[in-house]
Amino acid sequence: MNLILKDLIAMSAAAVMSTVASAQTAKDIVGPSPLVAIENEPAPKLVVDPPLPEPLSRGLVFIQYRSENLRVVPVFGKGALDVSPRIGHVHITVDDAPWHFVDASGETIIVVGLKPGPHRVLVELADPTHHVIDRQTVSFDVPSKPDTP
Ligand SMILES: [Cu+2]
Repeated sequence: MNLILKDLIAMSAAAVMSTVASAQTAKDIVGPSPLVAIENEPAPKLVVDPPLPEPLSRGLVFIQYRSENLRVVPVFGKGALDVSPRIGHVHITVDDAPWHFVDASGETIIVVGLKPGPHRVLVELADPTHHVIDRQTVSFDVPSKPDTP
């Protein structure tokens, strides 16, 4: 009897956990639909991860990022400031260089060919007129003897 009761409790707990796991909606994961304008959209935010460890161990810098309340798309110009939901792109600066490159794909940033040692990558979230809204810097070390694949 006690064994059956324990089994029932375990099954109930599993059912509850399954319900909690499936309670996340598509909106919870991907955010609001880009097809519906948002009034009073919250401020945009940039989230940048440190480089992925495995590629970095081979001397390759793969940096994932995401934006909140701003979709990264290749649309530029003053007219795009009125688009809702908000759109923009990122500027990427390596090691305080006087120049940056622009990415509007929203995909992982890849930098290869850095010499061993400490480096910094600045990621800036910008509006369609290149005005910087948010920024984050990641610092890391490229190993002197990268692991071979
Ligand atoms: Cu720009």
